[in-house]
Amino acid sequence: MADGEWSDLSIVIPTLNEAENLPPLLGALFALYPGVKVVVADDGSTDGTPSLVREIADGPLPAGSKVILIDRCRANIKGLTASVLDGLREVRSAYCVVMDGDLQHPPEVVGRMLRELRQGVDLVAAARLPYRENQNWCRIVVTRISKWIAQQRLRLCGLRIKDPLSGLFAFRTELVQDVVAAAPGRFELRGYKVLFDLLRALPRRTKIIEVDYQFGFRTGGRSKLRAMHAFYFLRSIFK
Ligand SMILES: Nc1nc2c(ncn2[C@@H]2O[C@H](COP(=O)(O)OP(=O)(O)OP(=O)(O)O)[C@@H](O)[C@H]2O)c(=O)[nH]1
Ligand SMILES: [Mg+2]
Repeated sequence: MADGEWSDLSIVIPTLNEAENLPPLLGALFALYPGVKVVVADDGSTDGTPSLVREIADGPLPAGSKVILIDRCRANIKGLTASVLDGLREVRSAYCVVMDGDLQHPPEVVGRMLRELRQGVDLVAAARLPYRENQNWCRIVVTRISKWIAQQRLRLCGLRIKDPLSGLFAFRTELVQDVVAAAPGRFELRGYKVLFDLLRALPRRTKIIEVDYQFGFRTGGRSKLRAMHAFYFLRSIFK
């Protein structure tokens, strides 16, 4: 498919109270990638995120584009990973990107990742370049230790990945849908680290590359990361 055509791409965005960030993010995605389909998997936001998504879905969109809302307010298992997997089930296009809905993942990186997929790569993990963290020291320490543990765990699978806890990644849809269907138990549904779960479950021959990008600051809404997510991460190491 030629550069400038995006109908082979879907973007899955998990959301929880992202009313401030999601409309500008969707606007930027449709401006850069007309024809793209967006699946928003919302876990019962109370700030109006679902109605904003419905409004955007009903409003004028670029030709070929579509917005699908998965409203998980009554889902038995809430969680970022469970939401992404629900979103993935709706994807019909050849390629898929998973990204956060808080504008910390620059929309421009999506096009770079898609070009790699079109050239035959199976999975592109976006690796955060060193960035100044505006977090408390406790979170910084936990993040660094978690990243190191994840890297060592993946080495056991023969993978050297710089940023295995990244929330931004792209892949051949069919490959990942098959992996999820074959090994649903490998995914920590209430957890936060979908890429880490996926990397452990991929077949050995999978062609994986990383692209670097500059992680943004969250300017609207609040982080949903909680101490319990560290527990889910530790549990996932043994899956
Ligand atoms: N559906 C769903 N989405 C979630 C959940 N928790 C977080 N999200 C979304 O997942 C994305 C990442 O969440 P953040 O809270 O920004 O996590 P983070 O980027 O790792 O942490 P910060 O750097 O502190 O922002 C955002 O789009 C959130 O709205 C959840 O339980 N369910
Ligand atoms: Mg964030």
